[in-house]
Amino acid sequence: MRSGVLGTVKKIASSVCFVGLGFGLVLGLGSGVLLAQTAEQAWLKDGQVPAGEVVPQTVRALGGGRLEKTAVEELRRGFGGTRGVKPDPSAGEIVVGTVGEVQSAYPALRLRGKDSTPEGYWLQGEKTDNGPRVIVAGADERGVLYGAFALRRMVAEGQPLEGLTQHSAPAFAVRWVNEWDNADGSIERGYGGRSIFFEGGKVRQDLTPVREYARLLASVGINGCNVNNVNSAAPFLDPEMLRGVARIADAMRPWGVRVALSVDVASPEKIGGLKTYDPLDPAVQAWWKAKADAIYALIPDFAGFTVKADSEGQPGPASYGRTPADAANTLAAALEPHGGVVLYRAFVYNHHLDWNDPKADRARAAYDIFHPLDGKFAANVIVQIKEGPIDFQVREPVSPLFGGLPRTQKAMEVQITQEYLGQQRHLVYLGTKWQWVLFQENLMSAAAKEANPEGSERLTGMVGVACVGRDGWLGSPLAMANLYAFGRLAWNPSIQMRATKIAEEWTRQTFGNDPDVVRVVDDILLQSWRTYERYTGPLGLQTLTDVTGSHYGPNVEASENNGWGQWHRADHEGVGMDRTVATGTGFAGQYPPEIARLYENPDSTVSGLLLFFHHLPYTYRLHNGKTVIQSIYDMHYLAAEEAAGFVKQWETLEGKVDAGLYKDVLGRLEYQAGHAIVWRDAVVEYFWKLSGIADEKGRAGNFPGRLEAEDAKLSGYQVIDVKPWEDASRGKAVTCAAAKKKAATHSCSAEWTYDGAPGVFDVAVDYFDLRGGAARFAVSVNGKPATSDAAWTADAQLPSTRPDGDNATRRVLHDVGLAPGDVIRVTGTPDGEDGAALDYVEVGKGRE
Ligand code: GCW
Repeated sequence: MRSGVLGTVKKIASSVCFVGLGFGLVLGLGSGVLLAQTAEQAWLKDGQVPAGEVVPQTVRALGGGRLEKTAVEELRRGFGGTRGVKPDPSAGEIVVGTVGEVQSAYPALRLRGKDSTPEGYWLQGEKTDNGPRVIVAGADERGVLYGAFALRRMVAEGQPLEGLTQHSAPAFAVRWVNEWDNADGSIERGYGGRSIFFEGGKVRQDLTPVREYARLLASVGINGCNVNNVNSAAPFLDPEMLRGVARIADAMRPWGVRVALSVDVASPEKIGGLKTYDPLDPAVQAWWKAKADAIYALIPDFAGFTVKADSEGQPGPASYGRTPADAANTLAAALEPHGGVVLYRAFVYNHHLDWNDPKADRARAAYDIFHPLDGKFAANVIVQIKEGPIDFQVREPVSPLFGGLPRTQKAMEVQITQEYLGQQRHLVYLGTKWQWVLFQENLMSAAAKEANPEGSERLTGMVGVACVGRDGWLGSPLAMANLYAFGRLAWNPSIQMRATKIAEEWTRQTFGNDPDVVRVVDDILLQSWRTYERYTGPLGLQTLTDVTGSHYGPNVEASENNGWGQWHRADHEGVGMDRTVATGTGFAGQYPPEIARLYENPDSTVSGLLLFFHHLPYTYRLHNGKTVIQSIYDMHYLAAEEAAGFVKQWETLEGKVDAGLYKDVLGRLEYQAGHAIVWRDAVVEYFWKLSGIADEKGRAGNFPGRLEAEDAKLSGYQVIDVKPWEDASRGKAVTCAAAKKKAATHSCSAEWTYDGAPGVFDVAVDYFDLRGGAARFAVSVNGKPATSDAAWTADAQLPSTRPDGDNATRRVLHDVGLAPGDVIRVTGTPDGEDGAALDYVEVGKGRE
């Protein structure tokens, strides 16, 4: 959903970018000094030959094409001697070329597998009198390049080249990333810094990061990049901007990545001087044709247009009583002579739905609008369908529209940038999620095919919304696994391409082949989505966040009582949306009969989607015998423990990964573990109060060791009600609100007299790190600093400017010695609007 709060948010810790083979950290970037960002900082390392391996050092191309040249350069970079590999002539050679070139150079050679799917490749090793030869053959030039990257991947992972014989071809022709970059350089829902493409209304002068990005994309087989935001597209068709976009296209072309643009369908009126943008008006059609011609004159291999229309305030054909097919076909006709395509997004819905209408359902929108248009789209239109029917929630069923357009080309849109999934501050590996989504899509398409044997349910493409920026691409080192996984799944979405395998590939290329590192990183990655789901939106509740604001911290009611339609309808008796045909919105009936039958009944609905399809009493029992309410409690407590476990697992890698990277990731995982507790407490408290049903395990509403700020002896601090109430312990916090009017050194304090058992404890401080300010905190015991790290500045750039679950942050002080009668004091020094707000201090379990 669109909202005023855009996600150009910096990282938790000081800005970091990692360089070189070992991720050397460049800290202190508060000063704005950033080194050029490279592919090397991600998984694509030069000289990536594991010690002891011998790979051919001689690389040559059979043809003279640009992409073959790139393939040679990439192989030389990959296998060049930077990691102590000495050129060894007996190591043989690598020869790259298209199938035709290979066959005429080596008539006796047989490439195994006859598949001629465009962009596919063969890797084949053979022994010759002059040593081993590795052939990289491509069905076409792109195939050559993808083959070269596949070879780099194999070598980096330490796979033997002996007896090599491999063929691979992409499942989809369209494998694109979408960027939501604005002309001013900001990025909608981007969490990795400012745009690599634009700044100040223009294309940036220095496009080095764009070239590096193209390398990363090509290394995982991505062949298109739509560079601008679907929400503010009009300025991009301006002639000067288009000349800039042509420079972007030039920068990406050597890696076979074609550039596309989002367009605003109202452009003929907004920037073209016409009085209308009615897609059926001949003047409008002529305007688009002329515009397309102008684009292709600058960018001969321009890939096409992406369109968001009649959605979240964007203009569209509905203004003229026209359909999405009318609009799509007008654009398609303009692109068709040049070979371009239109990706028309099915993300079209009414965001002014009536919350009181039990039949209203946003989930229905895409199918209701697009299914009747099946067969009416031009051949070069692809309907781009979000994976789920709502909006990139932590879990949704797969969109039924994939099964509802048998005579239309379709692409699946997934989100790499973690808008609703922790905004890259939380680790969520999406390979696992997408594999689940693709599996569901497969089942559904098979069922649809059965119901309608004439149609084709096959997808044409996959599109990933990436939103990379100049700050470490995705702003977080481990989040890069998601960009990697997207490319690999868009190449091969079949069940054989396991998310586990992809994670391992990424880890080995990024961190090297130390088995401990590979095991720990992969364990964390593979667990992370389910953990995040458990603390943010289990049982199909969707992400229980502020859906009209930040999309980040907990806010259980934010989705209700408004027209946006992300409802879960929790009340005193039960929770969930009734989407059945029998008694609900009928959404379940949009699936092919075989699947619809399953969703119609709670007993046959998988537990992860239970409350997406059914409104159930809290006392309803799942197959495992637990009630809905007890599952909500248990999953949140379990997930918080799992998130804490990530920290412990990562700690075993100290000394095994680069020290700076180690610290950076540790800081992130510690933050996540704290925020998981904020989430746990908010959601558990909310449902505990609403349902009035006790937690069988006695945890809800009971926080041993917690010392509330509002109960402390306060000096200067004032008690406030936090909104929403569940975002603070007992709904209250304290803030040093008078700060603005006082001297800069003004501070407040909260004091408690400890009355527990004597011992050494972990002490957590839960405070609110407001966006903008840099308040300071210090914790003392009997007037002395509690630990050596008991004073800190709260300057993370978290979304909200008032105390709430977006910025509630837990800091844990380790090994604090306490005895009865000791005075624990937190001193908060505000900074401007940031009132050093404090929720509680919690004395944890004692150490043995
Ligand atoms: O997920 C929502 C986001 C919007 C986005 C929209 C869309 C680009 O909140 O920021 O707008 O989806 O996909 O169009």
